[in-house]
Parts: sequence; C-alpha cells; structure tokens
Amino acid sequence: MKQIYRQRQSARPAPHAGEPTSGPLTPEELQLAARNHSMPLEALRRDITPPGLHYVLTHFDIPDIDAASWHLQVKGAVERSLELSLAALKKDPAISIPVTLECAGNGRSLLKPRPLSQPWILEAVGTAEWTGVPLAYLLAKAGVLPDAVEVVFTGADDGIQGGVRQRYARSLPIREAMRPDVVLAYRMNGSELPPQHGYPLRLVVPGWYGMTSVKWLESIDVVTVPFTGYQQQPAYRYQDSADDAGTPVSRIRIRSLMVPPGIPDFFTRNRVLPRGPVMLTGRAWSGHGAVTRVEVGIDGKWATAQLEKPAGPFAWCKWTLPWVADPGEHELACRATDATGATQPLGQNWNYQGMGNNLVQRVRVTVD
Ligand SMILES: Nc1nc2c(c(=O)[nH]1)N[C@H]1C(S)=C(S)[C@@H](COP(=O)(O)O)O[C@H]1N2
Ligand SMILES: [Mo]
Repeated sequence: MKQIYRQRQSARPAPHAGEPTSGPLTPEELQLAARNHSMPLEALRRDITPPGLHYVLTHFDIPDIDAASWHLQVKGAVERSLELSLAALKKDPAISIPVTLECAGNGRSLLKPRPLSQPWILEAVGTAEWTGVPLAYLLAKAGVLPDAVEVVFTGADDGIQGGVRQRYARSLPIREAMRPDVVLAYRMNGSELPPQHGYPLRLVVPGWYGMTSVKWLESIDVVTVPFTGYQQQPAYRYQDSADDAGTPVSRIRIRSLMVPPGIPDFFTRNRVLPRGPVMLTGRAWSGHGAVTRVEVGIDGKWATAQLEKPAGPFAWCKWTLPWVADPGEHELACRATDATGATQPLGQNWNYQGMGNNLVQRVRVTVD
C-alpha cells in the first residue's frame, strides 16, 4: 500500500474526481449527497444537536464493529505500547465537552466553478457533547518519546480515493495532541456513539475542521516523521490548482448561519412570513477564538446582533436580532467576526478542493 502511494505521489493523485465544473450536479455528487447529510438549518435553534440532525460525512462505508472484540492500539514512539478494550477505556478518567464540528468542504457547492466532491451547501455542521478519555491521558500512560513529532489516527474503514487504497487516517502535531480538551469519545450527547458517528470510539479535536476527528478509531501511532498519508496530503489542502502543493487545512474558519425565518415553499424552499416583528436568530463559531461580533444584513444594511455565551470555548454561540418585516422581497444575511479579527468574506473564497468556503449566507424572504 505504501508502495502504491509513493509511486503516485509524484503524479499528485487528485482527491477530487476531475476538474471543477460549472455544469449541473453530476450523478456521482448526488450519490454522495444522499449518503452524507447536512444539518437542517432549523436545528440551529438548539444548543446541542441531536445525533439524527447532526451532519454526517463518511468517505467509504460505515464499518460494523463488534465492540466486544474491538481494541484500541497505542504504539510507535512510546515507552510502552498499549492495547485497550472498550471496557478498559471506560474505566479511565473521562471528560465531557461541547464541540461544534464542521466539514472543511462546507460551502463547496456554492463555489464557481464547483470542485467535484461532496456537494455541501452551508449546513455541514453540528454541535454535540462528546464524552471520553482525554487523548493526553493515554499518551502520558504510554510515555511519548522525545523524538516524536506527530500522532497518527487510523480508522477501521477502508476504501479507495484518488486511485489509492487506504484506511482513513489523519495526524496531529504532538503539541495539539497534548491539549487537555482533545478527547477519545465513546459517548455523544450522553449515549453510546451512533454507527455513523464512529462507534465504538472516535477522536474529537475541538476547533479543527471535521476531517481531523477520526471515527471508528483503531490505532494511535506516535511517529518521528510527519505523516504523508492520503487524507493528510494531497487531500485537505488549500490549493490554487491541481499542481499547487498548497497549505494544509486545519482550524475552522469563522462562520455564522441563520435559522431561515417564516415558512418554506416545499420545492424552492423560498421563505414566506407575515409582516411585523420577527426575531432573527442563528449561531456563529470559529476554531481560531471566540466569536466577537455578528452583523445581520437586511437588504444590504448591517446591524449588530446580540450574542449569548456559548456552552463552551469550542461550541457555537447564539445570536439574535429583532426585525420588523415590511411587505415585499428582502435579502437577509449574517456575518461573524472572531477574536483574531477574521470576518466572513462577502464573495467566494475559491480553492481547488473547495475547502473552508466561509462566505456569508443569504436568505431571500417574501413578506406579505
Ligand atoms: N474513519 C473516518 N473518520 C472520519 C471520516 C471518515 O470518512 N472516516 N470523515 C471525516 C470528515 S471529512 C468529517 S467532516 C467528520 C464528520 O464527522 P461526523 O460524521 O460525525 O459529523 O468525520 C471525519 N472522520
Ligand atoms: Mo469533512
């Protein structure tokens, strides 16, 4: 497998199936869209997203794992390797943390031209309370050797992407892996993990885009050279073109979303609402620091929304803005800023793989 990867590396196997297009949605994109679902925007009303409403992204197939025979391996550049059953893991100290996860490809299908992959619109997000063992606790138990640089996480799912046979695997630099809030989770919102979210155990890395949070975790490998597996490179990079080496995708860029007000038309999902006062509401989040401001645009005029305290440093925060809707057609928008001063762009943030497109959401409404 390694051999195949090395041979293909020079040819840069494309993580996406062909050049970006401005054409209609392809059958392959529809097939992916029907397997991987996003979060209905009305779920933004809740602090915590129920598992069935949380977005799901699975590259290959959902493995059917027998938890009784499953084991987690911790190996590589450590003083002592570990092999742990689920029952043993559950005896270790546990933490619970609310985390907003978002797919790095969220916003992809709005790009022009459109990179060919999972065609997310804007809703590949959700916030769950994850419970499990801090990764740093297990790494300390194993004893990380001084020459370690990264930790590689490998899932049980395998498949082929860009012509390369692989198990889904991603790495984290040691300093991120040692953060006290990175968790090996066996519970989601207080219940055991649903199959699609990584049963029996997954990694959750608060603040990073979802690709880092490896599901169906089977092994943790401490390594002394940076990992170059498929999902690390060439996939998940901000690239200008297929030939650009690009830069790695890591933390979640600032974004806000709005619960579309009123009621939808079935087919177009255009919104209709009665005239008069309406409370506009939504959520905002960033992996780079606290959300410091949300502005709501009404027909191009921006007003500052009220922010609520989030459930935790890596959970989205609620925003509200009262509006008196007057009859006619309107365009609503929301735009957030985080503690680093980063603000959502008004135009598209185009890149070859369609990563991190955090442009502002626009909602058309008809008031009667
Ligand atoms: N083993 C494994 N882990 C994985 C994936 C995968 O395909 N296989 N997809 C990743 C991606 S791209 C995202 S966005 C998140 C999605 O997590 P969720 O389905 O629980 O929302 O899982 C990540 N972890
Ligand atoms: Mo993703």
